[in-house]
Amino acid sequence: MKESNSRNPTLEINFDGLVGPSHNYAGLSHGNVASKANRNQSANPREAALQGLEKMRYVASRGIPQAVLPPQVRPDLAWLQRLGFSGKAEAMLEKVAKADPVLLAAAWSASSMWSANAATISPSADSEDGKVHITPANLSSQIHRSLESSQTALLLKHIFPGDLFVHHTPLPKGRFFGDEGAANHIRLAPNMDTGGIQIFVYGQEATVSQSEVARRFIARQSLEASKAVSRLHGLNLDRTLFVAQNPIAIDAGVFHNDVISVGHLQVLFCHESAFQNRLGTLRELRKKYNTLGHGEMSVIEVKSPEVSLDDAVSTYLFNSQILSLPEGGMLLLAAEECRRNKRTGQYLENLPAQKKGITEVTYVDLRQSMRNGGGPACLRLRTLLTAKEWNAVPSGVKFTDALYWKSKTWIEKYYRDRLLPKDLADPDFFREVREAMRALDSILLYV
Ligand code: SUG
Repeated sequence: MKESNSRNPTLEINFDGLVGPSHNYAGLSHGNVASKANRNQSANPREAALQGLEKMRYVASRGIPQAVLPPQVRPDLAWLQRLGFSGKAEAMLEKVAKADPVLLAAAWSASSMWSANAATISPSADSEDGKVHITPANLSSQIHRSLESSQTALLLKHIFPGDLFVHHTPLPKGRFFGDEGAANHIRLAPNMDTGGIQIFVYGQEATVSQSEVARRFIARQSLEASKAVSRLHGLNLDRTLFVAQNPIAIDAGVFHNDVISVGHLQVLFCHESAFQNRLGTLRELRKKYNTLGHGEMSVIEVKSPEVSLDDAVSTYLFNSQILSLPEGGMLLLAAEECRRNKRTGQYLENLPAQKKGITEVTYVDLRQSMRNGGGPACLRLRTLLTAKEWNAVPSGVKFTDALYWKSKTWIEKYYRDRLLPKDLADPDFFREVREAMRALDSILLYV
């Protein structure tokens, strides 16, 4: 384990997924309350992409480095071919629509926008060999998401090139090693430059059969997967924690841990229902954190009478981003839904006064993504990179004012403002998206 120094300081950089042109509400995600509730509603991909872009612009405007991940190529025709469909693309899509609309929606899914699920990334300060370790998530638990891992792995190799980064293969697919990436991973540390505590939150132990654990919704992340990632990343076990999610929370719609807790530096912001063994987890965490030797961590635990589990899920309060501000202090960037809800709105209004690390609260409108169960933190893959590592990232994906305007013009030119799941079989739509993705190649340069 190494520490960075003043000549090579560590930065936190969020890589947001640019929302793809096929954003729609097909209701594919089991256990995701919003996705199911909005099934077959009309989506507005243009608005979705612009909302995501405005979030990036806001973060960058506060002096926080920001980067962009392109949407994946959709529809995934190779996947459909593996399932026995053939012919020219347009004709094939028509056949798929007739055979099984779920397969059509899966092949078209824009779900890579939720880049918190793209991978787990461990900073070089935590790993044995002093390198950044990256494991793309296999996203085994949902059919449409399981398509992402191969393109993600390739993309991340381009974005993080060279000797400073170690790329691991996604874990074997299937329930046993279900891995949903950084959405189930928290890292706490006293400052950006030192080693930290890595917390892997899992929903199931795959060796225990699901039939023995009566549940409404399946758990997506397995302990076995989390352990494999920690081994691959060469993490120090004294500074690693595996924590079971509370099954009650999973059944209330907390399909990823980042719907109920978020950590940043020394701050852990969570609901009291987040973890199965609440007291034991916090005790163990404090103990491990204290070994870092820079004082106490700051736990902001929200109790049910303040904000109920259902309100937490419907507003995505804990899916807020916590960001260090260059001028000092921390900003909590919450979904607009949090302000509209009386309980969460009130809670957040009083949060800075608690003086537990968060000094400012701001809201962003991400309604299009929220209606598919994706809030501010779902849309970003968080990385901690030293200046040297950040320099190795292609400049074409670094968010600038010029990239903002080019992306905005591109979205406004190519994206529809209304899309229903049945439109995914429309040959005109296929051609529009193909053209849009070709045009994007000269905007987001990373190869
Ligand atoms: O995997 N929704 C995503 C939302 C992911 C949110 N990510 C985090 N919590 N980090 C999911 O359930 C909806 C797709 C649809 O219904 O078409 C969807 O995939």
